[in-house]
Amino acid sequence: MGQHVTGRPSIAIVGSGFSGLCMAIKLKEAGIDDFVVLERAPDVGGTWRDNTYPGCACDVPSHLYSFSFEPYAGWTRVFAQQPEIQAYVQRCFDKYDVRRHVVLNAEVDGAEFDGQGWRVRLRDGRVFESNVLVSAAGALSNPAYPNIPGRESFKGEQFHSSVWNHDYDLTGKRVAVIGTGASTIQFLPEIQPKVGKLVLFQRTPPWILPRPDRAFGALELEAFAKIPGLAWLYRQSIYWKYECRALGFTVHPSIMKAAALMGRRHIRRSIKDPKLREMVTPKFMPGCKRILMSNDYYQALEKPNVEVVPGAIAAVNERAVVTKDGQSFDVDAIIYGTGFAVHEQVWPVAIYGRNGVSLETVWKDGPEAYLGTTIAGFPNLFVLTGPNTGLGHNSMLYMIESQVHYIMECIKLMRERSVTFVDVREPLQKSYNERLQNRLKKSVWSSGCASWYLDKNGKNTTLWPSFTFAFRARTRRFKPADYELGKVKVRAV
Ligand code: N01
Repeated sequence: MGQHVTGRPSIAIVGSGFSGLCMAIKLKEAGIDDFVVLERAPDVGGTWRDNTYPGCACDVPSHLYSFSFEPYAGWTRVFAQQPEIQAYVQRCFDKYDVRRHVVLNAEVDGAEFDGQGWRVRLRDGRVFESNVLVSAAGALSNPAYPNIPGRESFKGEQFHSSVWNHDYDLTGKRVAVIGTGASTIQFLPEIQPKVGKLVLFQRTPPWILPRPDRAFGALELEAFAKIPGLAWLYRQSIYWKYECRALGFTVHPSIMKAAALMGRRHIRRSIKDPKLREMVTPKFMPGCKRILMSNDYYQALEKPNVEVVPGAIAAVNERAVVTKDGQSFDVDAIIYGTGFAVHEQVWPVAIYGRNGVSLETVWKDGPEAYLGTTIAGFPNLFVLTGPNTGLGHNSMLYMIESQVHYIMECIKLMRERSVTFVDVREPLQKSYNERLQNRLKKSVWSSGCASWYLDKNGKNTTLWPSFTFAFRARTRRFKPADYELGKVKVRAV
């Protein structure tokens, strides 16, 4: 075991992205100061620190994709770009004085529950002890590289969209792009004008709708800053507009046919070539995979230096990408827009709960938690953006704030009643998840496409199958009866 470097701070948070930051702010607001935030990177911020690819931006409007308790009147666009979001995160760290709680370059390797709390081991051997452990490591934090034979043998430059190599100059190069998800449709139009040749390997074309983005005018910015309540009203209007989409995703998937009409019209308006139109037209129901938004992706595909190659890739060799149907494309660089290792839900480390049982064993049939937050047999462990808390239709920050509120209710109860541990009752967790899975079976995500929402067994372990306000209602109160509570034993004298 490594060196023991701290006493017993009551709470350890793993990750300093939006969810870790929110947890830390709410602890501070409650007057709780004895916590650490363990961050593996040399700077704070999560996915918005890491993803710096050209054109990186959020697809939820910024007035909604920000903390409800920390509105920002100065967002320059409807959909903020990565630098503006990362700057917002950094400002929050300073304003709420969270930075001094953060331990940078602290990569967690494993954690064990020792009967009272957690021993958290770092890769470099350090050990942190805490009563409560909060995973804020996020689901979209580890890049997924495709399992294509020969990938390592490629002699040119290759990198993943989330670890963009800005030192590599793409000007005039022959570039292969693999994947057609949210990341690719943002960076492809940015790099297309400068590369010599771009070959896009498309396995499954996504549904893409127009992106209603624009810069806010000076008058609007002034109004947001000066008229009390205006930014709040605007936020509410977007929230409810986005919330209505849950109807199509979860209640009446047939509504999604309207999105298909819009998507086809977007293709017709953006692309002239009938062959290319056909090639990029999705064959699955909109919403089954994330619906994307772009005003320039389709146009970029029609440029003379771009070739769209549908179908599967067979191999990569020293200088080329080879398709299953035998075509070979010589390239100087490969960019992987192939998404994230989503199903490493907590973080890719060994976690041992009560009686030394590992989370890997408990989750062998897929991740499962109560309210996406607590896991039976893993007392005092809370998972932010945990199983089935993801969204296809609204802002994740709303879900994060709901979860953090729930955890705070629990922590306050533990402190007030000298509770040493809380462990969610397994039958409750089981019945909760059965209901969730039954709902998910009727949702658009079960309409027959393959997506990262589903695990290897085809089970949807990522998305919340309802309105976000329903999740907020469920997490408003921490009910002690839902948990086994451990109490401090006072010895009789
Ligand atoms: O990744 P993805 P992403 N051979 O998983 C393909 C969030 N996000 O980084 O569809 C060939 O969506 C794969 O093909 P297929 C957002 O939640 C948000 O783009 O499986 N292709 C797919 O096309 C998003 O959903 C924002 O057939 C292979 C692509 O790679 C999530 O992050 C921006 C392959 C992966 O798409 C992930 O988005 C960016 C292979 N072997 C990201 N393996 C915004 O807010 C995989 N693919 C705007």
